Amino acid sequence: MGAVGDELRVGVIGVGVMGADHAERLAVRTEGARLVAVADPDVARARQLGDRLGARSGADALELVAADDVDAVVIASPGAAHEEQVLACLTAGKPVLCEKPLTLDADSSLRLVRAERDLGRRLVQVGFMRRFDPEFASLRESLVAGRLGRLLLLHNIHRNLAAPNERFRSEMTVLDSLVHEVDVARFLFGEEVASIQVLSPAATSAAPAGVVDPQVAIFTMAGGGVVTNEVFINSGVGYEVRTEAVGETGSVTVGTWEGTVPRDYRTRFAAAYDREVQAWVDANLRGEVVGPSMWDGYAASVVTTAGVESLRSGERVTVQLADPPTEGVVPQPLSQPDPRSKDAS
Ligand code: ISE
Repeated sequence: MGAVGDELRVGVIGVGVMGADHAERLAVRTEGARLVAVADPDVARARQLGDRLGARSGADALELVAADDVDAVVIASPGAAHEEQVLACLTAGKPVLCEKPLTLDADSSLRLVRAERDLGRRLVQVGFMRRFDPEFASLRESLVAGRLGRLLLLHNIHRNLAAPNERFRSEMTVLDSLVHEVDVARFLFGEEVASIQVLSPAATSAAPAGVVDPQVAIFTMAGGGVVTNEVFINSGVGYEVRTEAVGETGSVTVGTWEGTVPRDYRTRFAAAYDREVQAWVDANLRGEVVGPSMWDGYAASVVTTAGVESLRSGERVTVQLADPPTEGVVPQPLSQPDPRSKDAS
């Protein structure tokens, strides 16, 4: 299975906020891509979008995966549906861009890691779009080049305007929002997260009774670095994402947005999503898969699963990864020497 000539025919599963945004991106401004199908249990919503973008629509995600004219699939359904849909793509041998989180718990993510490994080749890119944001990408480059010295601390701020709906629960902050900070920490440190503690400060009165909002999470990295994270869903202000990296010889802040605070991620990360999807399409047309891997998705799920446990207990929880990663797996370590290590030259 693969692309036809220099065109990748794409199907999009799930046309909520993110899926509709990706469908439009693929139909309108991604070079080398053609949107051929969309699927969503809300058929009216799927039909409306499909009609507008010139793609067929249906309710059945697995039918979309199996269709002969679909070369590759974007999965933007709710996280609980991802395991079955990613597995269907692996079985069909079709490349996938799967929105974060890969799945909602460590066990199901591990099953996917093993299924892709059994296949013997990568087919999945996970949608951690911040890696494609020009500022986050250049921070990673600065760290790799050693311009801040050894990375010691990250301070992350992640605010939303309001919860997406009334069914919002405290765990969703960890599973759906903090998962971005987990990936940023792994991406910038080039190390795994070793432990997580989620604190429950006094809640805003804008949050429904019983919902812990904001939350503060603390990660300890494998090399001893520390990451502090504020995730505030009902901030009432808008979409704010900032990271300050503190190294031995300097600090850099990314995400100091100018002008009005955007309402949501589609504005703030528009360039990142465009670059992410273009990179996915370009790689597919070359017969490759790039970007955050299934392992990255799994490692993040292990941390958020531990995070949910910590949210309940208030205790620090150790992160335990199964199955050592295979070759080519991120995090790629930062190469600068640790001046305190015996091996440093
Ligand atoms: C949403 O799914 C995202 O990925 C956003 O980046 C995040 O800010 C939001 O909290 C999530 O619900």
